[in-house]
Amino acid sequence: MAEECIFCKIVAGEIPAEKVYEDEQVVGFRDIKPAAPTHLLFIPKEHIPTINDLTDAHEALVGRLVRAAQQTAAREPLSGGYRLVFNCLGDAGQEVYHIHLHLLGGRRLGWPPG
Ligand code: DGP
Repeated sequence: MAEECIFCKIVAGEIPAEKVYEDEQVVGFRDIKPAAPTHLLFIPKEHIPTINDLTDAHEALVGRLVRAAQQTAAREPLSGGYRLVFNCLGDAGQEVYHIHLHLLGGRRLGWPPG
């Protein structure tokens, strides 16, 4: 756990979050600033600051994040589809330096993103 990391605090239960998923490696919860009718975040319990910090040892964990998102999507009103996004570093708009997979849906999403 990284001391000042807001997402580590959510994993530890020190900051409340509306959780939608949890297993031994991953937590999923609703984004506090939703950009779509459904906006969820899936994070590893391990503190990994950016996608650039991933190693071979994290391959299964990244798969788990995607599967957690897929499994949760099936329980949301997302029959029209949804988008999964990792923002990496400032140009992509990364604000929280603990990797997180965004799941966005519930409306028609524009492409390319702004
Ligand atoms: P990004 O820009 O990719 O780093 O996205 C960070 C997201 O995290 C952003 O959509 C807002 C969300 N967020 C930030 N702080 C909190 C929090 O304390 N609780 C929850 N639920 N979401 C948060």
